[in-house]
Amino acid sequence: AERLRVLVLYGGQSSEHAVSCVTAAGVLGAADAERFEMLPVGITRDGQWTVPTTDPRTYAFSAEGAMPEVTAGETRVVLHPGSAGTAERGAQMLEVAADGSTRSLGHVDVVFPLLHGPFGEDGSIQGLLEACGVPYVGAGILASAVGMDKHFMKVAFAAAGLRVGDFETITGRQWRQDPAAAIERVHRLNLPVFVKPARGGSSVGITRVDDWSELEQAIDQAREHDPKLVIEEGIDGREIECAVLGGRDGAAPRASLPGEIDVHDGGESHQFYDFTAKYTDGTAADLSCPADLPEQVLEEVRRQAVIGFEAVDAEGISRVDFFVTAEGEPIINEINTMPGFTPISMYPQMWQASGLSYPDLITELIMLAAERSTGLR
Ligand code: G1L
Repeated sequence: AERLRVLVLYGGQSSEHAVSCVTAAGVLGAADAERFEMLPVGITRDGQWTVPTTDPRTYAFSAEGAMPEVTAGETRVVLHPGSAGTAERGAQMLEVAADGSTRSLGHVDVVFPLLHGPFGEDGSIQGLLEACGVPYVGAGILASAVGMDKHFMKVAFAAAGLRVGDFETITGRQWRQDPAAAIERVHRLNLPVFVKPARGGSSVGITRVDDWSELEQAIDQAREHDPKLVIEEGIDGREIECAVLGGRDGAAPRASLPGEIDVHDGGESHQFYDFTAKYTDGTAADLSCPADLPEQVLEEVRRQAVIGFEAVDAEGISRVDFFVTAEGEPIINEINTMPGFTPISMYPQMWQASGLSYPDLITELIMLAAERSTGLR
């Protein structure tokens, strides 16, 4: 059989550029070469699509803290929406030289978009790929955008009957017009609260507020990243996560065994394990999977993870994060439609513990995307 040609898009204009490069190295290194012809295309920090000049499978974080980065080549890559709107799926890829001459890089069957943030995770790349008529791995436009917005994801969860923590939002206009009224609304919540930029996948701009005197500074801090804010009441609970994978052939989404990060530095709720710990060795933050919880609590987390996945209309892949209270009740915290996806990241590790290896997970994701072209979507 012909191998599927899979375009792996990585790098890009977000703060997660280097993480994306390292993730691409993982995916390119583990994909089943007998079934897939992997075609790496890097996006530079200023948005130029390029064929890499060095082997992207060598991207790694070093102990010295060096960050991999896509560098601009002599040529540019363009995706041609030749077959959009026709029964034929997939796109043509072209390489454009500095003098404007072009060379075909051939047909693309599926795109694996390892991109995050504006121009990536917010649904804009997904929109580009829809318009090009090429199937892609993961969430579509709507779920990507909702998964990027901590406010709308809570609205969707609550509408699906899931328990969410109490929160307030402050829009840019509300803050400009009447900051006192916004602060008064926030004071309704119980301390501690977490002040977060509403959009933006990583932990930047987030402040824990233990005393109301710290609130305005936390708001200013978050507003440097996004004019719209979400202020969440702190939840007393263990942080439990669940990996959800789309079902093949129209079947229901599948939930992994739920996992728990064992935080070594005091175990403070809502605290993030730091960047280097997360990506350099995978030992600083250990995962317990399955989490040490009663069987029926694990089952309930899995059930709610699938409801959360469907509530935002996710496809293919999502990590769904919960707090589980001392009484064993899950409170959904957020969905990540583009979770960490290196071989040592939570999402692949939870599937590994559930019996699905990283290479097989990549195969499932690509085949799920390819299925979409057959009208099962
Ligand atoms: F394409 C998938 F599978 F949907 C996908 C896309 C992006 C899975 C995981 C990610 N993750 C990321 O883009 C990142 C935020 C970890 C940077 Cl690479």
